Amino acid sequence: MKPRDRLRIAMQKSGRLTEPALELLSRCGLTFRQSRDKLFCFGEGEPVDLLLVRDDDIPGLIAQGVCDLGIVGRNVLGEYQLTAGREGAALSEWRPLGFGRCRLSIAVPQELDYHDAVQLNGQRIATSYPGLLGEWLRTRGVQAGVVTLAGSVEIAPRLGTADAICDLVQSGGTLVANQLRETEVLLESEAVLAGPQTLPADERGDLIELLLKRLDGVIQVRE
Ligand code: PRT
Ligand code: ZN
Repeated sequence: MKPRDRLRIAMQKSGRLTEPALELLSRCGLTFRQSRDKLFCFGEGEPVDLLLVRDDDIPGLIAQGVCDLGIVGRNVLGEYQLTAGREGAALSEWRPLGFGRCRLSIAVPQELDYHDAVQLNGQRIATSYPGLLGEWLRTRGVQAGVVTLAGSVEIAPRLGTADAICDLVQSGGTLVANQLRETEVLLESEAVLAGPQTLPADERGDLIELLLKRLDGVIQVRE
């Protein structure tokens, strides 16, 4: 790939992280030419452009060098780090960003008398996060079946396709609506700035350092 002289940041095109991510970037002094319906947003002041994509694609775009940085949930980054081999291991979390907070949790049917992870032995757990769930089960020595679903994980126990679920929880309303109860928190998540392990050795590295400095200032003011 040809070296680029402009920095490229990947962020969610349309979803929970979109507005807060844009607000954060604007507080860092980055403004973009209006083309929110497009994939690409050209930066007006600094040589920093945006790529607007599905959140699930963000870690891969950084790992492949298409983008230099990304704003993505720790849950999505962590899953990629665990499941994408060498490409996954090449990424790191640079800064927590303080929005998009949620947790990745195990939930079981409300009527189940749950008191220990050992009870998950031999059970089927539905999730969109097989990497993070598998790692958690391994560290606890629990042997459970992992049923990977792309969405609507919370209805799996009622459909009889799983005994428990492992999904994102924020208010807990979705769990209650599906007669489920949160029993274990695997990961506390929020939006993070993700990037490669090492800075690019050209102007983009200097730009990233400048951006991190501004970001730290903005985050400090917020706290
Ligand atoms: O189209 P694209 O793939 O980009 O969007 P998406 O639908 O995959 O993502 P989106 O916008 O729903 O979420 C983006 C990120 O926001 C996630 O990866 C998390 O890091 C973060 N986030 C914060 C959440 C939630 N809170 C959240 N509550 N992501 C999803 N949820 C869902 C959860 O999956 C469950 O269905 O909301 C439901 C639970 O919410 P409560 O309040 O009922 O507990
Ligand atoms: Zn997604």
